[in-house]
Amino acid sequence: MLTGCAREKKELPKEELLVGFSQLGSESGWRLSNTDSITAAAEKAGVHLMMNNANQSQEKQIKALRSFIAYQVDVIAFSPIVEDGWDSVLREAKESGIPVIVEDRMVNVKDESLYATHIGSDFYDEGVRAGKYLLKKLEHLGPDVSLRVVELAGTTDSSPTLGRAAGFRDTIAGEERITILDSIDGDFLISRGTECMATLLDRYQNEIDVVYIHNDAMMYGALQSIENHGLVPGKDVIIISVDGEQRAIDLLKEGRINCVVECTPLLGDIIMAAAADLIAGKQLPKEIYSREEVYTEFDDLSKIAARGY
Ligand code: GZL
Repeated sequence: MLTGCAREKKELPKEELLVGFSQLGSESGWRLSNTDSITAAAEKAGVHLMMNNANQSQEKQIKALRSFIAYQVDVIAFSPIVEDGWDSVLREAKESGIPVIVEDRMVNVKDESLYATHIGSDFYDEGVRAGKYLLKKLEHLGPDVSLRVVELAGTTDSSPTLGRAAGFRDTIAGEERITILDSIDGDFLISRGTECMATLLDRYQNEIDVVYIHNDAMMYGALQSIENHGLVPGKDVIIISVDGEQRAIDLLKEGRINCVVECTPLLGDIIMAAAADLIAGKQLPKEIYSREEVYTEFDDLSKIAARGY
């Protein structure tokens, strides 16, 4: 059930932390890089890490969190697959005196004292950055152009999906020449990206001008369907993706996609530093947002450093 050594509190010197980490799954390259970042940071910091991979199951995540509580870990960290349903288990952690770090995705709880801090991205702002790129693209295309958008959304009810959808819609809302035709849940998966894009192309044929895709994995899949349909991605269809994996940046440089909104998975060092601070009794801000960019066809792409994921 859990990797990493079990221990009695007395076995480890007091400065060696035991962190219980519940990862939501292995659905994308982004997720694998997030896991690697956390395991590498724990090793570098001398933190003992007990990690569980829930394989996209909230029920398994909750079981893992309860196991960490039973083991009396020093700190719990987890990436919640969806926003809701965490109040009870987080209250159990609080009553056991174990601080909780929410990493990457966010929880929606009534009582904010149930977690110590959230470390990750501002997903709404990611959607805003995507929308601002599309407004700029429309300006470049000229006053007589209208754009019809389809969306490949991430896991339903997850904070990145909710934020990216809302930020994008709020940003383009005032522009009547941009309309959203449809949105399908692609669950952040390459395979679903291929399937959903094929479905949308069958439904709308060549009426699609823009595809707004909530992560790079689904974008890789969508490109296959776009090309199978005889369309040139980045030219016949404007493509906006989110995450900023190296592969996506390379596709942007090739002109096969048009915009990549950065969402960094490299959170491990910040998480380990926050865990140490919490055990040292320090108060942390409720929100620790990653600093993130957006890369578009209008930028000097030669200046983008190697992504590291
Ligand atoms: C966002 C993260 C999302 C990524 C996807 O912080 O939760 O989950 O955008 C990943 O690639 O599957």
